[in-house]
Amino acid sequence: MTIRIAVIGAGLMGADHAKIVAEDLSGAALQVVCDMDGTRARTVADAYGAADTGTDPEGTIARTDVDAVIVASPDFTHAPLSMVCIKTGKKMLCEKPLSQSSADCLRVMEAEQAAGKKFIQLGFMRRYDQSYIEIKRALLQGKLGRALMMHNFHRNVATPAADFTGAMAITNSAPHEFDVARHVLGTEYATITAWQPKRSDALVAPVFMVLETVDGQIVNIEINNNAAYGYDVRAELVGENAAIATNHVAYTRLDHSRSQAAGYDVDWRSRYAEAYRRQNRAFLRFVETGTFPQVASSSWDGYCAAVVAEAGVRALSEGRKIPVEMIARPEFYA
Ligand code: ISE
Repeated sequence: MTIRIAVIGAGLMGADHAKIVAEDLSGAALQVVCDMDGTRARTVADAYGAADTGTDPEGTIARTDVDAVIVASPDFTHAPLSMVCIKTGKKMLCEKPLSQSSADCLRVMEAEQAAGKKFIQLGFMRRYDQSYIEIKRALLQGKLGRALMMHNFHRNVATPAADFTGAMAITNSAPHEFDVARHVLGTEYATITAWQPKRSDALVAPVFMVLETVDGQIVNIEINNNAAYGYDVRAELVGENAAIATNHVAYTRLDHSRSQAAGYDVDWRSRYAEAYRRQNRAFLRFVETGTFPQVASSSWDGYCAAVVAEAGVRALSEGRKIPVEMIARPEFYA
Protein backbone atom coordinates (compact mmCIF):
# COMPACT_ATOMS: atom_id res chain seq x y z
CA MET A 1 0.00 0.00 0.00
CA THR A 2 1.36 3.42 -0.93
CA ILE A 3 1.64 5.78 2.04
CA ARG A 4 0.20 9.15 1.08
CA ILE A 5 2.17 11.91 2.78
CA ALA A 6 1.29 15.56 3.30
CA VAL A 7 4.09 18.06 3.82
CA ILE A 8 3.03 21.05 5.86
CA GLY A 9 5.24 24.10 5.34
CA ALA A 10 6.66 24.87 1.88
CA GLY A 11 9.73 26.81 2.99
CA LEU A 12 13.37 25.68 2.96
CA MET A 13 12.90 22.43 4.86
CA GLY A 14 9.38 21.70 3.60
CA ALA A 15 10.61 21.82 0.02
CA ASP A 16 13.51 19.53 0.96
CA HIS A 17 11.18 17.00 2.59
CA ALA A 18 8.81 17.16 -0.39
CA LYS A 19 11.78 16.36 -2.64
CA ILE A 20 12.79 13.41 -0.46
CA VAL A 21 9.23 12.02 -0.40
CA ALA A 22 8.89 12.39 -4.17
CA GLU A 23 12.34 11.08 -5.13
CA ASP A 24 13.76 8.92 -2.32
CA LEU A 25 10.90 7.24 -0.47
CA SER A 26 9.85 4.08 -2.29
CA GLY A 27 6.34 3.21 -1.12
CA ALA A 28 5.34 6.80 -0.41
CA ALA A 29 3.48 9.39 -2.49
CA LEU A 30 3.62 13.16 -2.10
CA GLN A 31 -0.12 13.71 -1.71
CA VAL A 32 -0.40 17.33 -0.51
CA VAL A 33 1.87 20.31 -0.02
CA CYS A 34 0.28 22.71 2.43
CA ASP A 35 1.36 26.25 3.20
CA MET A 36 -0.47 29.37 4.40
CA ASP A 37 0.93 30.92 1.21
CA GLY A 38 -0.96 29.05 -1.51
CA THR A 39 1.39 30.23 -4.22
CA ARG A 40 4.39 28.83 -2.37
CA ALA A 41 2.54 25.56 -1.80
CA ARG A 42 1.74 25.32 -5.52
CA THR A 43 5.36 26.05 -6.51
CA VAL A 44 6.69 23.18 -4.35
CA ALA A 45 3.82 20.87 -5.35
CA ASP A 46 4.53 21.47 -9.04
CA ALA A 47 8.27 21.00 -8.55
CA TYR A 48 7.82 17.54 -7.01
CA GLY A 49 4.55 16.32 -8.47
CA ALA A 50 2.26 16.51 -5.46
CA ALA A 51 -1.33 15.44 -6.12
CA ASP A 52 -2.77 18.53 -4.45
CA THR A 53 -2.07 21.61 -2.38
CA GLY A 54 -3.64 23.17 0.68
CA THR A 55 -3.51 26.24 2.86
CA ASP A 56 -5.16 24.86 6.00
CA PRO A 57 -2.79 22.64 8.09
CA GLU A 58 -5.49 21.08 10.29
CA GLY A 59 -7.74 20.43 7.28
CA THR A 60 -4.83 18.84 5.45
CA ILE A 61 -4.06 16.52 8.37
CA ALA A 62 -7.73 15.45 8.49
CA ARG A 63 -7.95 14.60 4.76
CA THR A 64 -8.94 10.99 4.13
CA ASP A 65 -6.36 10.79 1.34
CA VAL A 66 -3.51 11.67 3.76
CA ASP A 67 -1.99 8.77 5.72
CA ALA A 68 0.92 10.59 7.39
CA VAL A 69 2.30 14.08 7.82
CA ILE A 70 5.69 15.79 7.71
CA VAL A 71 5.63 19.15 9.46
CA ALA A 72 8.19 21.77 8.45
CA SER A 73 6.13 24.88 9.21
CA PRO A 74 7.37 27.58 11.62
CA ASP A 75 8.60 26.32 15.02
CA PHE A 76 5.63 27.68 17.00
CA THR A 77 3.24 25.48 14.99
CA HIS A 78 5.01 22.20 15.72
CA ALA A 79 3.49 21.35 19.11
CA PRO A 80 -0.09 22.38 18.18
CA LEU A 81 0.05 20.36 14.94
CA SER A 82 1.50 17.42 16.90
CA MET A 83 -1.60 17.53 19.10
CA VAL A 84 -3.82 17.53 15.98
CA CYS A 85 -1.99 14.50 14.54
CA ILE A 86 -2.30 12.59 17.83
CA LYS A 87 -6.01 13.42 18.00
CA THR A 88 -6.49 12.45 14.34
CA GLY A 89 -4.46 9.28 14.75
CA LYS A 90 -1.89 10.16 12.07
CA LYS A 91 1.85 9.72 12.49
CA MET A 92 3.98 12.81 12.08
CA LEU A 93 7.58 13.54 11.34
CA CYS A 94 8.13 16.87 13.06
CA GLU A 95 11.03 19.12 12.10
CA LYS A 96 12.95 20.25 15.18
CA PRO A 97 12.12 21.67 17.60
CA LEU A 98 9.02 19.95 18.95
CA SER A 99 8.66 23.24 20.79
CA GLN A 100 10.97 25.81 22.32
CA SER A 101 8.76 25.48 25.42
CA SER A 102 9.40 22.42 27.59
CA ALA A 103 5.86 22.81 28.95
CA ASP A 104 4.45 22.44 25.43
CA CYS A 105 6.59 19.33 24.93
CA LEU A 106 5.17 17.84 28.14
CA ARG A 107 1.65 18.42 26.82
CA VAL A 108 2.47 16.53 23.63
CA MET A 109 3.97 13.70 25.70
CA GLU A 110 0.86 13.57 27.88
CA ALA A 111 -1.36 13.35 24.78
CA GLU A 112 0.71 10.50 23.32
CA GLN A 113 0.66 8.60 26.59
CA ALA A 114 -3.11 9.10 26.89
CA ALA A 115 -3.50 7.76 23.33
CA GLY A 116 -1.39 4.74 24.31
CA LYS A 117 1.12 4.95 21.45
CA LYS A 118 3.70 7.22 19.86
CA PHE A 119 2.70 9.37 16.89
CA ILE A 120 5.53 11.91 16.77
CA GLN A 121 8.96 11.22 15.31
CA LEU A 122 11.19 14.25 15.82
CA GLY A 123 13.59 15.45 13.12
CA PHE A 124 16.95 15.30 14.89
CA MET A 125 18.47 13.82 11.76
CA ARG A 126 22.10 13.80 13.03
CA ARG A 127 21.26 10.44 14.67
CA TYR A 128 21.10 9.02 11.13
CA ASP A 129 24.37 10.60 10.00
CA GLN A 130 27.08 8.00 9.39
CA SER A 131 29.72 9.87 11.42
CA TYR A 132 27.61 9.96 14.59
CA ILE A 133 26.54 6.34 14.03
CA GLU A 134 30.20 5.32 13.97
CA ILE A 135 31.06 7.44 17.01
CA LYS A 136 28.26 5.85 19.04
CA ARG A 137 29.20 2.39 17.76
CA ALA A 138 32.87 2.84 18.79
CA LEU A 139 31.78 3.80 22.30
CA LEU A 140 29.35 0.89 22.61
CA GLN A 141 31.99 -1.54 21.30
CA GLY A 142 34.39 -0.43 24.07
CA LYS A 143 36.99 0.97 21.69
CA LEU A 144 37.27 4.27 23.59
CA GLY A 145 37.00 3.18 27.18
CA ARG A 146 34.81 5.35 29.39
CA ALA A 147 33.61 8.51 27.61
CA LEU A 148 35.08 11.63 29.26
CA MET A 149 34.38 14.60 26.99
CA MET A 150 32.64 15.47 23.73
CA HIS A 151 33.67 18.53 21.74
CA ASN A 152 31.11 19.87 19.27
CA PHE A 153 31.51 22.70 16.71
CA HIS A 154 28.51 23.90 14.73
CA ARG A 155 29.35 26.64 12.22
CA ASN A 156 26.93 28.18 9.74
CA VAL A 157 27.95 30.49 6.90
CA ALA A 158 25.57 33.20 8.11
CA THR A 159 22.61 33.51 10.45
CA PRO A 160 19.28 32.36 9.00
CA ALA A 161 17.64 35.65 10.00
CA ALA A 162 18.90 39.20 10.34
CA ASP A 163 17.53 39.51 13.88
CA PHE A 164 19.23 36.31 15.06
CA THR A 165 20.48 36.48 18.65
CA GLY A 166 22.73 34.47 20.96
CA ALA A 167 19.64 33.09 22.66
CA MET A 168 18.32 31.94 19.26
CA ALA A 169 21.61 30.19 18.56
CA ILE A 170 20.86 28.17 21.70
CA THR A 171 17.18 27.52 20.91
CA ASN A 172 17.45 27.07 17.13
CA SER A 173 20.87 25.60 16.27
CA ALA A 174 22.15 24.08 19.52
CA PRO A 175 19.29 21.56 19.95
CA HIS A 176 20.99 19.38 17.32
CA GLU A 177 24.11 19.26 19.49
CA PHE A 178 22.15 18.82 22.73
CA ASP A 179 20.33 15.84 21.22
CA VAL A 180 23.15 14.09 19.38
CA ALA A 181 25.60 14.34 22.30
CA ARG A 182 23.13 12.83 24.80
CA HIS A 183 22.18 10.21 22.17
CA VAL A 184 25.83 9.21 21.62
CA LEU A 185 26.72 9.27 25.32
CA GLY A 186 23.48 7.68 26.51
CA THR A 187 23.08 10.17 29.32
CA GLU A 188 21.33 13.40 30.38
CA TYR A 189 22.70 16.83 31.29
CA ALA A 190 23.09 18.14 34.84
CA THR A 191 24.26 21.73 34.26
CA ILE A 192 24.96 24.26 31.49
CA THR A 193 27.13 27.40 31.31
CA ALA A 194 27.24 29.74 28.31
CA TRP A 195 29.44 32.61 27.08
CA GLN A 196 29.81 34.81 24.00
CA PRO A 197 33.03 36.45 22.75
CA LYS A 198 32.85 40.00 21.39
CA ARG A 199 32.79 40.52 17.64
CA SER A 200 34.09 43.69 15.99
CA ASP A 201 30.85 44.08 14.03
CA ALA A 202 27.10 43.92 14.68
CA LEU A 203 26.76 40.24 13.69
CA VAL A 204 25.69 37.80 16.39
CA ALA A 205 28.80 36.38 18.06
CA PRO A 206 29.35 32.67 18.62
CA VAL A 207 27.89 31.05 21.73
CA PHE A 208 30.19 28.69 23.65
CA MET A 209 28.58 26.29 26.10
CA VAL A 210 29.91 23.79 28.60
CA LEU A 211 27.57 21.12 29.90
CA GLU A 212 28.10 18.55 32.64
CA THR A 213 26.29 15.24 32.31
CA VAL A 214 24.71 13.33 35.18
CA ASP A 215 27.48 10.75 34.62
CA GLY A 216 30.31 13.23 35.24
CA GLN A 217 31.25 13.89 31.62
CA ILE A 218 31.91 17.26 29.97
CA VAL A 219 30.30 18.34 26.69
CA ASN A 220 31.31 21.60 25.05
CA ILE A 221 29.40 23.15 22.18
CA GLU A 222 30.37 26.05 19.93
CA ILE A 223 27.54 27.54 17.90
CA ASN A 224 28.90 30.03 15.37
CA ASN A 225 26.13 31.18 13.09
CA ASN A 226 28.36 33.65 11.27
CA ALA A 227 31.44 31.52 10.54
CA ALA A 228 31.46 32.90 6.96
CA TYR A 229 33.78 30.25 5.42
CA GLY A 230 31.33 27.31 5.17
CA TYR A 231 28.90 25.00 6.87
CA ASP A 232 31.20 23.11 9.20
CA VAL A 233 29.94 20.76 11.91
CA ARG A 234 32.45 18.65 13.83
CA ALA A 235 32.43 16.40 16.84
CA GLU A 236 35.08 14.55 18.80
CA LEU A 237 34.41 12.04 21.54
CA VAL A 238 37.33 11.57 23.95
CA GLY A 239 37.48 8.37 26.00
CA GLU A 240 39.92 7.12 28.60
CA ASN A 241 41.73 4.95 26.03
CA ALA A 242 41.04 6.52 22.64
CA ALA A 243 39.24 9.29 20.78
CA ILE A 244 37.08 9.38 17.67
CA ALA A 245 36.11 12.40 15.56
CA THR A 246 33.93 13.22 12.59
CA ASN A 247 35.93 13.62 9.39
CA HIS A 248 34.87 16.36 6.99
CA VAL A 249 33.63 14.60 3.87
CA ALA A 250 34.67 16.45 0.73
CA TYR A 251 34.13 14.56 -2.54
CA THR A 252 36.96 16.39 -4.29
CA ARG A 253 40.25 18.16 -3.53
CA LEU A 254 41.38 20.90 -5.87
CA ASP A 255 45.15 21.00 -6.39
CA HIS A 256 46.06 24.33 -7.96
CA SER A 257 48.92 26.84 -7.94
CA ARG A 258 50.95 24.90 -5.39
CA SER A 259 47.98 24.66 -3.00
CA GLN A 260 45.06 22.35 -2.36
CA ALA A 261 41.47 23.05 -1.31
CA ALA A 262 38.47 20.98 -0.24
CA GLY A 263 35.03 22.55 -0.33
CA TYR A 264 32.59 23.04 2.53
CA ASP A 265 28.84 22.64 2.23
CA VAL A 266 26.69 25.74 2.07
CA ASP A 267 24.24 24.48 4.70
CA TRP A 268 22.78 21.44 6.47
CA ARG A 269 20.63 20.25 3.57
CA SER A 270 23.63 19.06 1.53
CA ARG A 271 25.88 18.12 4.48
CA TYR A 272 23.16 15.88 5.98
CA ALA A 273 21.33 14.89 2.78
CA GLU A 274 21.83 11.16 3.39
CA ALA A 275 20.87 11.50 7.06
CA TYR A 276 17.57 13.15 6.05
CA ARG A 277 16.90 10.35 3.55
CA ARG A 278 17.61 7.69 6.19
CA GLN A 279 15.48 9.52 8.77
CA ASN A 280 12.55 9.88 6.38
CA ARG A 281 12.76 6.22 5.30
CA ALA A 282 12.66 5.26 8.99
CA PHE A 283 9.55 7.43 9.34
CA LEU A 284 7.92 5.63 6.41
CA ARG A 285 8.62 2.27 8.09
CA PHE A 286 7.18 3.70 11.32
CA VAL A 287 3.97 4.58 9.47
CA GLU A 288 3.84 1.20 7.73
CA THR A 289 4.57 -0.95 10.79
CA GLY A 290 3.59 1.15 13.79
CA THR A 291 6.96 0.33 15.37
CA PHE A 292 8.81 3.43 16.51
CA PRO A 293 12.31 3.52 14.95
CA GLN A 294 15.05 2.55 17.42
CA VAL A 295 17.42 5.40 16.48
CA ALA A 296 14.82 8.15 16.03
CA SER A 297 14.08 10.90 18.52
CA SER A 298 10.67 11.08 20.15
CA SER A 299 8.61 13.70 21.96
CA TRP A 300 10.67 12.85 25.05
CA ASP A 301 13.85 13.85 23.20
CA GLY A 302 12.11 17.03 22.10
CA TYR A 303 11.35 17.78 25.76
CA CYS A 304 14.98 17.11 26.77
CA ALA A 305 16.28 19.48 24.08
CA ALA A 306 13.82 22.19 25.12
CA VAL A 307 14.72 21.92 28.82
CA VAL A 308 18.46 22.22 28.08
CA ALA A 309 17.90 25.13 25.70
CA GLU A 310 15.78 26.97 28.29
CA ALA A 311 18.55 26.49 30.87
CA GLY A 312 21.15 27.57 28.31
CA VAL A 313 19.33 30.83 27.57
CA ARG A 314 19.26 31.54 31.32
CA ALA A 315 22.95 30.66 31.64
CA LEU A 316 23.84 33.11 28.88
CA SER A 317 21.70 35.96 30.22
CA GLU A 318 22.55 35.43 33.91
CA GLY A 319 26.22 34.64 33.34
CA ARG A 320 26.27 31.64 35.66
CA LYS A 321 26.01 27.84 35.71
CA ILE A 322 22.38 26.76 35.56
CA PRO A 323 21.12 23.32 36.64
CA VAL A 324 19.18 21.34 34.03
CA GLU A 325 16.02 20.32 35.88
CA MET A 326 13.79 17.81 34.14
CA ILE A 327 11.20 15.14 34.89
CA ALA A 328 12.22 11.50 35.02
CA ARG A 329 11.78 9.73 31.68
CA PRO A 330 8.34 8.07 31.60
CA GLU A 331 8.47 4.32 31.03
CA PHE A 332 6.38 4.98 27.91
CA TYR A 333 9.50 6.53 26.32
CA ALA A 334 12.04 3.99 27.62
C1 ISE B 1 18.74 25.07 11.34
O1 ISE B 1 17.47 25.35 11.86
C2 ISE B 1 18.96 23.60 11.38
O2 ISE B 1 18.18 22.82 11.87
C3 ISE B 1 20.28 23.17 10.90
O3 ISE B 1 20.41 21.76 10.98
C4 ISE B 1 21.34 23.84 11.73
O4 ISE B 1 22.63 23.49 11.25
C5 ISE B 1 21.19 25.35 11.66
O5 ISE B 1 22.18 25.95 12.47
C6 ISE B 1 19.81 25.75 12.15
O6 ISE B 1 19.68 27.16 12.04
